[in-house]
Amino acid sequence: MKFIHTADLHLDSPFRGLTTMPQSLWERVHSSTFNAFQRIVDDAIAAQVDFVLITGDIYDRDQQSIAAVDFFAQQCERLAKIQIPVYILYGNHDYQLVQGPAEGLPANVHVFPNRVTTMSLTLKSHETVAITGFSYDQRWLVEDQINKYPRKGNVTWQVGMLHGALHQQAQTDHYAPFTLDELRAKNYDYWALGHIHKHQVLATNPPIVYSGNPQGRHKNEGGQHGYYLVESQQNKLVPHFKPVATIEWTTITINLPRVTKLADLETSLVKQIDQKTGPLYQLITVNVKGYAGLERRLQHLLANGEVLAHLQAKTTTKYNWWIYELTIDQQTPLPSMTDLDERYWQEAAGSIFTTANILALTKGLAKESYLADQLASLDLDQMRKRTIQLLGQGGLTDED
Ligand SMILES: [Mn+2]
Repeated sequence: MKFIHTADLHLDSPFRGLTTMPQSLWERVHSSTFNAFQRIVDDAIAAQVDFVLITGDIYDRDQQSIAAVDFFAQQCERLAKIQIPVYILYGNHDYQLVQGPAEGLPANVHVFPNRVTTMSLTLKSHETVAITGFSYDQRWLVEDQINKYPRKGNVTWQVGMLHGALHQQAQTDHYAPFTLDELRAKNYDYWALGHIHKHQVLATNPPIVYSGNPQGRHKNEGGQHGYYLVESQQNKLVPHFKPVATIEWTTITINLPRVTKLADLETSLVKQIDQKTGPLYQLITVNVKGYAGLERRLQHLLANGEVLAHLQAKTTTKYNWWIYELTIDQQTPLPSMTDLDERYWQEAAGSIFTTANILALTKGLAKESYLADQLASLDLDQMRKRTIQLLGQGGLTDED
């Protein structure tokens, strides 16, 4: 047997940070979450899979856009035509009360209710499959749900679907926390996880797998994105990753040339970027090094954003990439700090920028799904470094 495991489609993601990009490009970016799912359905049809699993966050918001629901229904309709069933559940982004069949979706779509439920099917090969899962009815589910999942029953294959995050610490466990041992104890053949957007295999026996989202939505979701095609081999289920994203977020580091003319600087940047990008359309964070060696005028134009704006305008239609942001990599020392001050600073920074403090400060904000995502993906180390850099530049004062 073979099936597709995907999750976190986030259809109709608003890409709020990109609304200032040229319209034609924005349309391409905005359609990317739709395109990725369409490609998954193309593959499901071509591979004639037995079924498709979508482990939550199909829609980006609990108030779904008409465009997203219509599109999802149309794609599922394509699968209905060749009798491929689709099993879905709702996650923390598209949580909702599930009461009966989903409105507007074709009959091949089976929606998991809010309480843990097992659905069964028999394949043409006569193999029997049980699929267990549940839909979120609220944004946060702080309690472990796994004790409600039954152990593997009298079936050929049993698959668990779970939108959730590995247990870390009680105060940050908001998404159906679980441990690997708990999952293994159920004796299932495969765990199709959703919620974390980076695809990863957490364990192999049985496979416990995050499919990631099929299309990255911001620079913290870089790298390849796709789904897993899961196939039986003897008595095991084996996942194979298949990329489908049409846009990739990438960070490229570039050494600035020792030039004095703006035109030469820009030519060199474009050439270096073009050499480092592949065939997939890329939205790039360019991180430049060697800033201190530039002459003051060029430093100024890089730092105030003029070079970025100029390059964006020049390259939009000509290249298979777009510079999303330009950051300057410079180790600026803190002003007049002794080694001792530096040590105290590091200690203070370490105790202030903690996940617990950030969560305490942002409690209310985290109820907004967009902000919750941003907060969940904060890189604390990066934040400390950036703060130190800004302090060194006087960037945190009002001197401008
Ligand atoms: Mn998600």
